Amino acid sequence: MGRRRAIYMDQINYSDEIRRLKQNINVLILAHYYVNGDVQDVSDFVGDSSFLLQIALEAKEQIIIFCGARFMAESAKILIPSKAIITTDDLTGCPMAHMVTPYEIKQVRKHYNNLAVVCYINSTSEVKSLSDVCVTSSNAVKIINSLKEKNIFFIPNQNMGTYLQHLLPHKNFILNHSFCYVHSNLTKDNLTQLLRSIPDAKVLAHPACPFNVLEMADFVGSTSGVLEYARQSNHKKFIICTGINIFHKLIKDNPDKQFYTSKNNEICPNIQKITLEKVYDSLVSLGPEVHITENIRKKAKEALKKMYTLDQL
Ligand code: CIZ
Repeated sequence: MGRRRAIYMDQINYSDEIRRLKQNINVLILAHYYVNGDVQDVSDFVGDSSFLLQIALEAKEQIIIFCGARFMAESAKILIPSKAIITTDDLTGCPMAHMVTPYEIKQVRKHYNNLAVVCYINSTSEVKSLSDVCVTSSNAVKIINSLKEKNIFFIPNQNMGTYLQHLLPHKNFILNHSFCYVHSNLTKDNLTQLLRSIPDAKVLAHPACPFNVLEMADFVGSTSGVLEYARQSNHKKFIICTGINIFHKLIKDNPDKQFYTSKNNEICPNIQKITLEKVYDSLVSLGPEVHITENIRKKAKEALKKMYTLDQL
């Protein structure tokens, strides 16, 4: 019986089944550019975290399946607790999100006056609840620039903090040792080597890359920024320094252009856990659902709300 079920499951066309099931459930599927292309293709919307959050806020559907790192689903739950927010896998946590502790935040607060604690959206709900404001890679410059505080404890992404310090020299950034494994693996040596074989390529890099990689880039920006740059540019060849699954959308949008990776393993193992089969399982079981302690949720909401307020100024 077990073997018969295994054979049957093998024959399921998950994309078709997901589309079929969706017709009868009041559900919205959202996917980040960093997830597998086949998952992007069955989703209602694909985007960066800030776009997806906006869609979740405006959605009429009461159930949202979030295909991305866990912190994205958590951010949606923080803002819209009345909706059922579902992750496709409980293990899609981001290691970087855990590279700063509440203790460190409290210590820095004790040590500095005139300080704002600014957390990248890629952080846990608890870290958000202890921060003054959240930022995404697309709005960080604008938001930090608008803060009155001189000292900025930027967590948890040291590379991005170093880059922001470079752009905002009138601020004093305090950084901790926290990094994204995928972006930190993209090194200047790899890029230099690749540029030798494709010298006419433009380099588009995410600000989570090491600073010496960003110094070599023609454009530095969020995933949406990279996509926009590639779409607008008359150039034909691009080296992309960020999660490799962004290639799915890049190639779809620009069939006449060529994209290269500076390394072949720009894949987040946790994000890779989001497969079509898991999306299908989530639709069938309507789980696992994200839950956040109310006390943490309320405080984290303030940091996210402040981001929206400052971004609209
Ligand atoms: O904010 C996001 O969506 C992340 C994690 C990356 C990016 O730059 O889009």
